[in-house]
Amino acid sequence: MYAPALENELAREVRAGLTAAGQKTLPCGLLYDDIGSALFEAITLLPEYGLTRADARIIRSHANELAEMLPRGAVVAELGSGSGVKTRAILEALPTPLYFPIDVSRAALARCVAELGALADVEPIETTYLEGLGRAAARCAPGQALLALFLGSTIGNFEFDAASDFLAAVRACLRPGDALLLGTDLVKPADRLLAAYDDPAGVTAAFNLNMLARINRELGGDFNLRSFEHVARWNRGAQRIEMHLRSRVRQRVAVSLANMAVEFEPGETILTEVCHKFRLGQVRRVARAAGFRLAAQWRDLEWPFAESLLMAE
Ligand code: AVJ
Repeated sequence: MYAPALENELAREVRAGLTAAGQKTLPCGLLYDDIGSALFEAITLLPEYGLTRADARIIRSHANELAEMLPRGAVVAELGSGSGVKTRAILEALPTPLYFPIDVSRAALARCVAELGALADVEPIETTYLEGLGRAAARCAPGQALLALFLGSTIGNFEFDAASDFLAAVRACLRPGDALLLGTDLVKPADRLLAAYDDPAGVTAAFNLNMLARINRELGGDFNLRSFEHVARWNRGAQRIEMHLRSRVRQRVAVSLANMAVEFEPGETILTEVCHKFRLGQVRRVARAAGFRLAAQWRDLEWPFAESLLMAE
């Protein structure tokens, strides 16, 4: 549940997105309440969704190399730690005295502490990425390096311009010699991507539709989930997968705590998430523009995915 102060924020975002002229949208952060987070964990196990396994494989096979490229005793901060499963190999290889998982989900942070508490001093920071990274950086002693982790291709949820602004803001929290390990999903054939984002068992559909259920639960909405369907589209020009919810009929939906009602035409969609896919050169360019040097780039070939080690200059 959102805390009361944030409930207004949630209502404001939902109203703004659903009443926008043109394409209706919902903020993708809305996907991750307790139910949505559990559904996402299930997605990572699907045979069609190779992304998380590729991310974990690269980390496992290159953790020692990574450790050799960093100063001894580097502190680790992770943006969006989730349950911390992928991070284990990094903490084992480093080793680090101090690990700051940063997440807005208290449940995820608790799992992280339970999972990794034996490997480092784990200090959870329950807040947004940049705010948390700033706090973690302030805790580093002079001369003590910081390794920030941004795994899983979460950066793909940003529009390209916003992604480069975000990386620049990450860079601004770091000092020369600090590093960022960035996971990015790579462009691959559209049929593989579409299968990954529209799995036949319907887990991704449930993940997407849960957004409407959440609006019903938390904001007094009256969405009829059965009158919307999950759609995944490959937008070639924008190089991204888009998740939409498509109205099957003409209908009107009210959301009482957001003080609004909205009409849908049959076939009209709500854009709920964008997942940009990258080319290796694009990662290098955006990193450089943000003030990082590309020190290493590792790839998984089974499911094209890249892990880039970026050094703050
Ligand atoms: C967690 C943002 C990396 O974009 O692949 C999975 C979320 N959405 N299936 C992704 C997601 C639909 C995922 N990220």
